[in-house]
Amino acid sequence: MKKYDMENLRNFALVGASGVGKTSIAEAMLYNSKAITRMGRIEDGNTTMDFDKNEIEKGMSIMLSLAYLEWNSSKYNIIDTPGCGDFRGDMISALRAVETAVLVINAVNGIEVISEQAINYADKLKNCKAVIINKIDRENAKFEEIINSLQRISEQVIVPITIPTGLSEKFNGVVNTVSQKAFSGGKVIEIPGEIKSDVENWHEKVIEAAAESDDSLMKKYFEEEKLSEDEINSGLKKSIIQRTTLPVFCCSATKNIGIMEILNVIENFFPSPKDIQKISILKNEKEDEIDLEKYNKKLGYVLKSLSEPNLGDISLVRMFSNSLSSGDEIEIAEKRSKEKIGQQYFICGKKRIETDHISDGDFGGLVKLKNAKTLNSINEKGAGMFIKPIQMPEPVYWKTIKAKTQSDEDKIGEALSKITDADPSINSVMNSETKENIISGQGEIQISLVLKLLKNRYNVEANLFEPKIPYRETITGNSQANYRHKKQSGGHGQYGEVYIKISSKEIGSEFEFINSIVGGAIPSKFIPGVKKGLVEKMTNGILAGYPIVDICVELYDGTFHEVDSSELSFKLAASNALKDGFMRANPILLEPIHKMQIIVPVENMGDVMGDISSRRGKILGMSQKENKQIINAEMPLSELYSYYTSLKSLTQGRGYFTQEFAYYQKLPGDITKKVIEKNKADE
Ligand SMILES: Nc1nc2c(ncn2[C@@H]2O[C@H](COP(=O)(O)OP(=O)(O)O)[C@@H](O)[C@H]2O)c(=O)[nH]1
Ligand SMILES: [Mg+2]
Repeated sequence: MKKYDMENLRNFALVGASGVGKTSIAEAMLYNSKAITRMGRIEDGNTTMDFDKNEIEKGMSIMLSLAYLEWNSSKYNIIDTPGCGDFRGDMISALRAVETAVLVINAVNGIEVISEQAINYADKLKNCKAVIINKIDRENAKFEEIINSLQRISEQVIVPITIPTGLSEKFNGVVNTVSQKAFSGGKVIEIPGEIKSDVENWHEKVIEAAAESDDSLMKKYFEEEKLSEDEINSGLKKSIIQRTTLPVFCCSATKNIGIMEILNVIENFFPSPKDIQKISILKNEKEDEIDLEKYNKKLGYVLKSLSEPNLGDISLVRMFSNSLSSGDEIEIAEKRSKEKIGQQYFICGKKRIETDHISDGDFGGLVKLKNAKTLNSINEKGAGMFIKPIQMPEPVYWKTIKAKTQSDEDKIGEALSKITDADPSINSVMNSETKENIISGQGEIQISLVLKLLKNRYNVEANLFEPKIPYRETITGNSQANYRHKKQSGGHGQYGEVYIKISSKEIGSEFEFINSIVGGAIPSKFIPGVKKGLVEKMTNGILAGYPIVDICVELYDGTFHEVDSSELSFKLAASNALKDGFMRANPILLEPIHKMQIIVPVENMGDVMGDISSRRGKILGMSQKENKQIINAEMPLSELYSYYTSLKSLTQGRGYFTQEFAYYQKLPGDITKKVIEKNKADE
């Protein structure tokens, strides 16, 4: 393949809800450019982008995939991303790697809750944006309506660049609103009479958007009331890069209508890497922005580092500055680990094409870098900076994972760390309170695939369980207790007696230990023993085996024995005194409450609210935006664990939420009883 300069690259990611046709659009684009000779179909499991066995089986994308095509004098790098919320980590990683986010919308369903989430991520990552309305061939397809709702949710000016000749069965071509020419089956056709005035109207809008981008164009437009096609094109491109205009295209991917025209305009309107030369970085833990034009060292980004049967161990990278050649020495910035670049490839679905370089602004695959995780940066040696990390979404789904046998147990840690390296939206952590290994991520499908991957790729068998809740114990009252620990029959004796006052403290405060012994009732060398006994007991719990928090213990008196007293004696005395006093100070359990934002289609609101209250959730506030409802709420963690599955089924997969831990709160009495009973039974 010939070498492409930065000016001739166009990098974009297809994002949007599941089933809108992203993978099919990528397929049609590759086919029209002759990058592939046959147009595969989702139904036949033979598309370029969905090559993974699980993707074919499920008929949907589950990880990002990369392909490229050559169009006129340009190379387009296309990243297809999964639309299913479980795999949003890949969508986010893809958006970081490209200049342009192409939001695909289904012409029948219109804008979906997930579409807006994708737009929000694109905005956060400062992507330029474009929209493709797909499935215009379908019955009940809409176009104008979607344009109008896009205009309502977006601050950008919505400008259709291609509009359909007709909807549903009447859709046989598109009209370019810049050139005002209609195309069908690769030929120029008459603009159908009924849309002539639409075309004129949109043409006006296109010119205005172009003129807005540039003072000199604006002046000319005022004076002459028109602009040349070249001027419109350059003005539009500018306004797309400035993110004041949101260009919209229409097509049917599977009927291959409108795709050719999209390919044609991408070259004109989408930014090349040269157009966007600023990148946010971290250096010495400080955020900064660098000008890539002036930065003359290597800088790359690992959008996915994977071990995958079809591709092998490979790191997919995007170069942001300078090019990579085989033999180059680089550094994985986050690890400060040096590596040598081995074999490099261009990637088209599962196909690898050998190359000896990946040039500035371009994408490729490297034989897996030893230490590179997804989201890492590639640096020149000693440059000591990396591309500003992106925050992966907080988990919405949790399970306890347990290895089946001892030999599985020996291997599971390493296997899980490989899996989380490839997909950082999955976490695997040991909960220090419940002593369970919790695997969490973005949904049931994602986590069940982890089990499959463990088995098929790493030969590790494991099971998933409902995680234990990290309850805590505390008191609501005060009490006093004393305990004498005494063993003085035979050998060296043990003796220690303590008098303590126990009181409750505010939720979230530190343990407080007050020593108010006067006159040497307990010699000071034994006081640490008292504290140790208390802390140990607090760690192991008294009521139901959970850590004790938010209490104050005052040691105010005691007795000792000249010979038999020891630190251990006082430790045991304190521990037993606490046990006794704690149970008489109205002990309760505290449960973790999480704060959440739930976003659902308006029509599902009733069901979703009902479900929240049946889960002991509390609604804090609500607001409506277009056709979506945003609910701010709080929910106990014990209910949150299974919430995502329920939300998905109530909203047909369209609702989603974000969450974070908020605070601990008293667990209702009836549930406390059940927890205590269950823990007794488990013992
Ligand atoms: N009628 C029609 N069906 C389409 C079109 N594009 C995709 N599909 C079908 O819609 C389904 C989902 O497509 P897919 O490309 O997997 O969507 P993705 O989840 O966004 O990648 C598949 O059954 C496709 O065959 C289109 O333009 N028209
Ligand atoms: Mg797909």
